[in-house]
Amino acid sequence: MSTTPVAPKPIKTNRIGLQILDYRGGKTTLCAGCGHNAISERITEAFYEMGIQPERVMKMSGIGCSSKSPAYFMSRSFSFNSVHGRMPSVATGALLANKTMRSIGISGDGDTASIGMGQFVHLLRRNVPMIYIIEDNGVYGLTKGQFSATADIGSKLKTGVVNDLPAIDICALAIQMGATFVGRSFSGDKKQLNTMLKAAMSHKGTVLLDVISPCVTFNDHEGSTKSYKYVQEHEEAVNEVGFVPFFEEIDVDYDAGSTYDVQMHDGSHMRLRKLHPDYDPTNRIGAVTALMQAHEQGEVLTGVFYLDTTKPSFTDMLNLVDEPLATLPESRVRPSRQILDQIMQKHQ
Ligand SMILES: Cc1ncc(C[n+]2csc(CCOP(=O)(O)OP(=O)(O)O)c2C)c(N)n1
Ligand code: SF4
Ligand SMILES: [Mg+2]
Repeated sequence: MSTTPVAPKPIKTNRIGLQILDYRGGKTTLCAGCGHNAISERITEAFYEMGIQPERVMKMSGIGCSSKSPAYFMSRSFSFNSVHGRMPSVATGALLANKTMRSIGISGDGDTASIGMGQFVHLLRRNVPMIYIIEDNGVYGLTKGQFSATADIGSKLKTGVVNDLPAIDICALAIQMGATFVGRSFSGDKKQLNTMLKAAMSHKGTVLLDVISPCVTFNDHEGSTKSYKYVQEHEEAVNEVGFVPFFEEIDVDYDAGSTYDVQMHDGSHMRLRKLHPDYDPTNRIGAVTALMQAHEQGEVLTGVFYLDTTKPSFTDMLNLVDEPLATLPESRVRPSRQILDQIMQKHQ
């Protein structure tokens, strides 16, 4: 008796011929259900879908459960797990050494908004070209759940302790400090987060994404404003984010009255369908006001809050040579004795 052979399933690949497996990382050691795991999955998918060569990416982080995440996606990329709160300076230095690399930084609300705040604001004002993600759970997960600086006033720890300090709104701060792409999403919102990540990859400047990412072990109870339940019940999107990458054909048919279309640096298009008719993502002051108002009303505002595609990034502003500084031969980076003598003479 003969059996008909079954044709093997074709292997799915992206535009550079890689499989999703090529973008995966190590097995997670974080708690099951932690929002950070879902974010790692979205990052894996988004890089795969954009067809970015993993070896052209550097993954940067600080210290915390969130900062461990780069180990769980894109094992083929470069990775630097820095000191607590010091990722911004390490990332800035690495990009100056090789501006041809893409950089994605994963930090936590503790890592960024407390110990790292001094470094963070300077990364923003420089418009360092990288995607900076804050996996925001309102607590220091790794050190057993103390309140962080993004925890809302009046929110409660599991033990009943009430937070009596006001929260820092990291998005309002980022807009004020000079970041050029600022948005908020939720680890449980697959579509919004995936789309925002892909749009972020097309931007040249600092992309700050504050992603609410519940800590199931220490901050997912009644009284927390960073729990799955609270975010699901209070989420209010300012826009619905759509994205057409540069390698796909763009349809010209859209309603300009209700949709804001912007061409990104690499030719991709981000389309923001206005859910709040008056919301303008190019208006800095309006964006900060909207964030403050939402906060007062207990709403968790999500979407792309602010976008500026005209401001030069830090590496462009410095007028660096095209070749990465890290790979220039010594003969090109070291001035000759003659040149040094001339400089000395000029300043005598
Ligand atoms: C210099 C220094 N101070 C304090 C610590 C202790 N510590 C480790 S992680 C952490 C906070 C982590 O919180 P967050 O960044 O929100 O990450 P999460 O674990 O919540 O994802 C602290 C205070 C440290 N590792 N190094
Ligand atoms: S302690 Fe919290 S933040 Fe850390 S891995 Fe567990 S759920 Fe995630
Ligand atoms: Mg945290």
